[in-house]
Amino acid sequence: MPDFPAGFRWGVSTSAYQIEGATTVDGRGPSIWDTFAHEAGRIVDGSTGDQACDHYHRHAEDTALLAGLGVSAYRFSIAWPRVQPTGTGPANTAGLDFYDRLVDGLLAAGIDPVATLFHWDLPQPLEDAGGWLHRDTAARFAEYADLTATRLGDRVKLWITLNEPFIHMTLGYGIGTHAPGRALLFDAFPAAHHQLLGHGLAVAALRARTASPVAIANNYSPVRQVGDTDADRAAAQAYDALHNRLFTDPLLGRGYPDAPGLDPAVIRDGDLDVLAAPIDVLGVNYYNPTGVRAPEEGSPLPFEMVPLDGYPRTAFDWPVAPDGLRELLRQLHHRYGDALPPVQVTESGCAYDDAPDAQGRVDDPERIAYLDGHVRAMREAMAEGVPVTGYFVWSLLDNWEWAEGFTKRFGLVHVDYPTQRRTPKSSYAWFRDLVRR
Ligand code: IFM
Repeated sequence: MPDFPAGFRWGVSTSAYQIEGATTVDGRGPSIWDTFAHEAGRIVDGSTGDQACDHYHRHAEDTALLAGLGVSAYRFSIAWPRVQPTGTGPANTAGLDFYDRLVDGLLAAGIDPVATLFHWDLPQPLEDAGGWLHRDTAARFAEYADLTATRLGDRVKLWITLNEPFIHMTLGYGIGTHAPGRALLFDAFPAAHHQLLGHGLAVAALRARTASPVAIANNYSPVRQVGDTDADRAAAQAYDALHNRLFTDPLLGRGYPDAPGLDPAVIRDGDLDVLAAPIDVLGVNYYNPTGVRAPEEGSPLPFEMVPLDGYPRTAFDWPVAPDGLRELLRQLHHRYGDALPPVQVTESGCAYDDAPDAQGRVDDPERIAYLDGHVRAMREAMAEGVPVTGYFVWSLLDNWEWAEGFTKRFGLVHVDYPTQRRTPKSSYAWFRDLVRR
């Protein structure tokens, strides 16, 4: 493995609803994921995040696992419904106390707390009022950011406003396979604009309370055009605009790209200035590239996504393509030039069907190969001049994978859900050794 610059940030990521459990304690209100997961047929194994990894009660054990890993940073998310059980009003002190304990435990272990404010668990009362389709949710988000930073702003080392607003818009409001389960197709654009407006307003709120850097974590998927007709080219461009540019161009001062579904009527005077509030870091979540070609005649979509041949595949059936990470980082650099802030890869990882062997060990050579390939690809992009300053593995723990429930394991640490026993996998030792070196 090549060398990395001193001070490069190595970390792991998780999110609140996927690991915390304890969904009804200490005044936490319901989120859209509590509602959605409890509806019949939404989650493949019928599970919910009610208990998840019980991290709420086991955070000290999990912090010890982080310390053993030797990472310099831990990216977690804060559950908005713990801080504001109904999405508005004063802070719920008991909810913030939990994050206070977590942050202090991390700092005592020499680990930088990196906090994401929104990883999809919107308070249910806000969804009842229209969710992210409703402009007012953006203002509510800024209030929540203010309350959270008032309590934790002196200790969190990097703030991330939103996680993957593209996925939240597309799966949550576009096709409905994620909470809140709306299927509006291209009428979901208000959920994009209002998330980004919330991001911009939250950046201002955070700046007023903390000197720590501020970021957003977007997910990107480099487009592999399949076919060579003009229609294939147009399809690839449309997909790229939707997935890779819609949530980044306006933040870096370019305004919105010409993306399918974009509705100018939703954008008010002055909004683009709010969206373009400078950020200190761009969080990049990368899993795989996407094959795209022209749609069949009569398709409601301006593109068709097609499987990419020739790659190994994860348990999610996602292609393992480390070269896609290098391509993506170069593309961001090329596309945004000097406007691109330092990048941190805020999620990178893979699901495999890991299980303990007869001795209780969990060997996951595919994950080691996956991470090794992606870290090398990122390093190559850095050598070519892309300003990358951190890399976070998704995820510390096996956890509750949204609509896939407990069926997909992404962790460096295996979790036996009935007993909550944690077993570091061989990838945990591999990553620890990499970080040490
Ligand atoms: O588990 C998710 C995470 O919540 C967001 N990014 C992708 C991960 C794997 O699907």
